[in-house]
Amino acid sequence: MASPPVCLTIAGSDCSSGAGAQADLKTFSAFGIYGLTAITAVVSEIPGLVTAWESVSPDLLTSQLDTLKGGFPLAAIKTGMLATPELVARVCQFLEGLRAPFPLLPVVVDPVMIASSGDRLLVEEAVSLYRERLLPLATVATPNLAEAAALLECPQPGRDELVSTARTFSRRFQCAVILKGGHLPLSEDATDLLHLPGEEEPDDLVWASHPRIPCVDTHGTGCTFAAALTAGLARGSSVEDAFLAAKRYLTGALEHSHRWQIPDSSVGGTIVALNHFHSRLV
Ligand code: PXL
Repeated sequence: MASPPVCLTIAGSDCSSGAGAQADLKTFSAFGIYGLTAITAVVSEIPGLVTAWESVSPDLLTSQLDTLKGGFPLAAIKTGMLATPELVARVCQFLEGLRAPFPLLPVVVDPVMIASSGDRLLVEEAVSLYRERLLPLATVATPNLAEAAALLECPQPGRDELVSTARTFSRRFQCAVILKGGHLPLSEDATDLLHLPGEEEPDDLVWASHPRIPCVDTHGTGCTFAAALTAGLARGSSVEDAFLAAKRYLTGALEHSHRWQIPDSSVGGTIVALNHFHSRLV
């Protein structure tokens, strides 16, 4: 009888399954993890087009979290779309309560704010709660450049500011940070940077870079990367090793992406989705 590690994602439901809780669950499965989902919101969407979303009530989120905590041995937790200030506050309350029994439980905070379609997935008023309560509870945060800028209240960093931005982020919020540079303009590469808290030497930064994979225009890359990172931490990997494995996994999911021709599609004829099962990892 197997007892695989258990990871919990606290995230929105993407009905098209490329992002959100569905992407997390597929990623966990690919890593041999038993995945749990506490759903914050239901998003009606396909890649590139969000048509509507609604959040669950704060009590329903807390009920999912408390029920899961009582029923499973959690090995790591990931947060994705948290939607509203009330739900962010409930997640903070839950994580604060977990700290005493599980002081070392890894928590990955993917500060989801805006979908790749450009739609807001986090109410603006919730951003200050990320700064003040949620990020200080994180083991690792995984902002893209726009999210890092919003959280630090600074202009979006360019390539030359990646190191200083990662250092500032890590110091301010007392967590490790992986700054995702995938959207750097004019870049041939998708470059990410890990900075561990308290580490000041240039040698303690870890870079991961891969040539940009052309013609893969889809959503869910951030969710998938952060879920793979969570899976690695649940399996006992260091942040650095889990980071590098997550980057390899996401690159494979992009390289082996699925595509369908849909003649009358509302987003232009071709739908592309990540392939979460491009290799057997365990
Ligand atoms: O990729 C960000 C994201 C996160 N969570 C949910 C989403 C999306 C993007 O569409 O739908 C639920």
